[in-house]
Amino acid sequence: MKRVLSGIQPSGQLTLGNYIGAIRNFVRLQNAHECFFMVVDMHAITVPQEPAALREQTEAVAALYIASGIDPDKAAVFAQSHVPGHAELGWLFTTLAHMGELERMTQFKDKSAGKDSIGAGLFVYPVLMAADILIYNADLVPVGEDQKQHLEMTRDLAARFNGRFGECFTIPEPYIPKVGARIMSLDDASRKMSKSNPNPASYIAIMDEPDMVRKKLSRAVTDSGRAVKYDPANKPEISNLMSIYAHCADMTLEEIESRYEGQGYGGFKKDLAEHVVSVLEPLQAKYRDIRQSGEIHRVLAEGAERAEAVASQTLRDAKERMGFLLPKP
Ligand code: ATP
Ligand code: LTN
Repeated sequence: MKRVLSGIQPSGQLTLGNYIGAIRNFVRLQNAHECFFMVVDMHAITVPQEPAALREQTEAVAALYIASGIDPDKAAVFAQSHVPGHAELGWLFTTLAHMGELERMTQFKDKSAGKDSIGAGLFVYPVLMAADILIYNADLVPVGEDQKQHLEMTRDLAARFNGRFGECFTIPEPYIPKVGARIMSLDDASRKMSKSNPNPASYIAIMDEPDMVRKKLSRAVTDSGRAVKYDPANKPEISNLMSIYAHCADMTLEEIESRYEGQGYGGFKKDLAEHVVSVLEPLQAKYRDIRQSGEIHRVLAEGAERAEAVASQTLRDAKERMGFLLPKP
């Protein structure tokens, strides 16, 4: 059985972008693969986080995984910081990573742009991500388009380690959706929808109330034309809304085009909002039940135990190959 691993940062309210680009594929993959789904709390602190908010969001992301359909009996659901091997292997990899390759990472460039003081953690972020993936020898990593470059670097680091110290790590493959790999902001279709955007009108949060969803979508920026046509180069805003529609209504882009032929944007946006609400409402109800039950702590503890069993072995193997003197049992 192939192994799958992915993670989401508890750095804000999860968005429809996270759901379509990542979580939906987590749910699909869990039936035929051995899966590990983390809440990457140690990545979240690469930008400042309020301690109480970090704790709350960590629980919230784990609960949203379950509410979205991840079955903790199938997939290990855990917090990255509960498995200390991630940080340790991350350190080993910082000694193999090059400054130049880290400087080329577009997520680093975007998140550091215009800041006077840039944390070193933000810079080495992709090295910790490589450790997250390689410590489980994952074959497949379901992510959105924005993480492709980090995956490339992960593959390079694995190959570099294997070349120098002998075959230790599986070279992972990204698993990126064909449509919806990059859901864009509602106010600016040149930027990806992001949970850490300070403008809440730019994203649909998974937990947004139905009326909020309707309001945000009715105000989503569109061009001055009328044609509901998928043309990302010339009509990026309506194409983005069509990708969301396709996912939430389970329709193809062609079916959507023909349904709205000659009708303008008004009705399309209204229907879109109802499709989004119909996806989010049951998920939100499930989320509330899970949070109330308090069962998330048990899920995270069991997930960490399963993850730790795999991680500690890989770490030991990597350390031995690098020449660390291992303690005698
Ligand atoms: P932040 O704004 O804090 O950087 P984010 O919203 O970009 O967060 P991440 O935690 O970095 O979210 O991403 C979690 C997963 O969701 C990743 O696999 C990422 O590729 C995917 N993802 C994030 N935003 C989008 C988007 N707009 N469209 C598709 N996939 C996305
Ligand atoms: N870098 C990712 C989050 C992340 C991740 C991972 C994704 C951290 N570790 C391991 C997949 C596998 C992000 O910013 N979305």
